[in-house]
Amino acid sequence: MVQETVVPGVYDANSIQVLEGLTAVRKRPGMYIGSTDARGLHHLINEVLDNSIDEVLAGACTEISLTLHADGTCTVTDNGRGIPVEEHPRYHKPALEIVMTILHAGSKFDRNTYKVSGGLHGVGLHVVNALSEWFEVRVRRNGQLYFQRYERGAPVAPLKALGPAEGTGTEQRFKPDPTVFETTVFDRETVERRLKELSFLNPAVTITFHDERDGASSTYHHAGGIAEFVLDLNAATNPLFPQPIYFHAKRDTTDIELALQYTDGYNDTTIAFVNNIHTADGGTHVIGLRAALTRTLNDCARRRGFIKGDKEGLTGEDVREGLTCVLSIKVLEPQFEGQTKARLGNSEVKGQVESAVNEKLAEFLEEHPPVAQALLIKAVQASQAREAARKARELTRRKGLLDGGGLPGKLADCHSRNPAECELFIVEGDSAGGTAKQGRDREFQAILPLRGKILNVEKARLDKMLQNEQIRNLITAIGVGIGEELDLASLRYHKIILMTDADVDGSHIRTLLLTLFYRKMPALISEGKVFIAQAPLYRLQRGSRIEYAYSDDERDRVLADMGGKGIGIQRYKGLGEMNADQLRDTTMAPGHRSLLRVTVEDALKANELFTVLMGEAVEPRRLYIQEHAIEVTNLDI
Ligand code: 0RA
Repeated sequence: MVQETVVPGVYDANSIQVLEGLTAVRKRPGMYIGSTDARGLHHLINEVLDNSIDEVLAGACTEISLTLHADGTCTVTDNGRGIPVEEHPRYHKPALEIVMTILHAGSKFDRNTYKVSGGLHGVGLHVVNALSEWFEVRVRRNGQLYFQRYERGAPVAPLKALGPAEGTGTEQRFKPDPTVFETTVFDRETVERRLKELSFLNPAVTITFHDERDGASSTYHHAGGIAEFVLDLNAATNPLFPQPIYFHAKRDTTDIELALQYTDGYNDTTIAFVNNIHTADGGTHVIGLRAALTRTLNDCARRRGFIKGDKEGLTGEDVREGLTCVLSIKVLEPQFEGQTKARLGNSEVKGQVESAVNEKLAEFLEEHPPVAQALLIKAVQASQAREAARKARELTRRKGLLDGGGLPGKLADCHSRNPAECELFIVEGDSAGGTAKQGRDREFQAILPLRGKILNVEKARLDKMLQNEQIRNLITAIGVGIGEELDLASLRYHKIILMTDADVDGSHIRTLLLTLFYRKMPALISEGKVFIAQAPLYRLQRGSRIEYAYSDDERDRVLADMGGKGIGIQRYKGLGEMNADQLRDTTMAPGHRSLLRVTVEDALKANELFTVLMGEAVEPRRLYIQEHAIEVTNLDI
């Protein structure tokens, strides 16, 4: 149960307004921060951090520090101008209290920076405050140190001046409310990833991080900005030229920054930000960027004789093969769209980005012929490979493999033709596949067994991929096609469930499958259609009582619960050791099973994992494995 907020003191018109606002936020937190799971929890940190970053954008702040304390609280400190404490003309209270308690406090105390409202970010400090058990603010301003404490969004006492202080700045410390959030434990990796991202996007700031729970700390400062970001993304690859192409331009009030570099790989890694918010689902800015890339590289290719006469030009896919690119734009009134508000909707931005990239990229290529040469050769090769892939695809189509009429013989399909209720289990090996077939509900559960090695798509072009039977079977069964032709409307199952053994081979196959989806059918992941089945590791039996455990911890709990002697423990090494009933009751049947939904929360993390673990370069892979020894003990590569 969410605990009610009690506002002390007199109930004047203002405090009633505050109370109503607080109640609204506490009643429906999801409306403001998306969810109350781990993702929503970390949203609190992002929101608090964004307010300090706004000071950096205003050119008023150079240092930010973030501390995760052992008591579950988080402190963000900045050396900005300090939240104004002067009396707010309309509310007759310190501006700080208005910022902390009312939506869009506004007017005179607004900072003149690019806003992030309209998305999940920029909802305001009052939302974090309302969802915190307590929130303390310390402001250094006007030579004084000011302090105020709030509990569940309401001030416990008026703002107080504690005494003289030097400099200016703000310290925000808060404790997420455990009656609101499903979890209140901050994840260091999630926090550090955001800090690293912000330090690339805002080269003027130095961000320090402390995790007092275990004493870890780190510092983030990247004077090279997004060009350094691109170098970092490409650390495990072979770039075609040493320095990323970089430029900065303005169109109307929109500020546009782009850095890009090509590698000898085949993927397109484009990471785009709007007002420092990662737009994982792209939007008008990315569309503008793509249009300009295609247009400019085609112009350049014709001028340099790479494409002759009326021969067909390079496609978008051709010019993006091997591209690593960071686009960071600032828009006055961004409109974020989509389920997770991760797509930019402003229509005017497409033309602005397109025009800026056309001009600046053409200029750059004109002035750097060797770079132009290198990336045109790459794009022309991609174009030739695309032609070969088209021929291979046509061949498969003629064989009846890709046109739906010819589903793979291996597929044990379900009866239902309503994709929304259908599930596809991708199972490792024919033997487990057989068990799964017996254990399924054939009305809505289909089984596709995979045998032998799956091609590593990280190292293969489309034409080679399509020659691989396992991959063709997968594509045909799923039904959406691949790459630029992806059509989510023809998805045949709304749940695609990977069911592999809990051993080295199993996790290898899982990583390969995730790589395939992430690279070639990204919409499946961003739309939340891919899941990982959780098979039990142990079966414990005492007399007629049978329990399953999905981890070592759970096994120990069950053991303690069953008590004493005479408990039989079976450790499952693979799915094949379960019989059909066991597999159904533990792993497959809705209501009994638990599925993990695969999300690409963070393109950075996935990119790092896939390029480092699956890519060509050997040394970064070795280092990564050393650094992440614990996490990757399961990964056979
Ligand atoms: C409104 C106006 C000004 C600064 C701020 C808010 C401000 C907010 C936060 C939140 C965290 N750190 C912050 N630092 C500043 C401008 C005040 C002025 O012009 O002096």
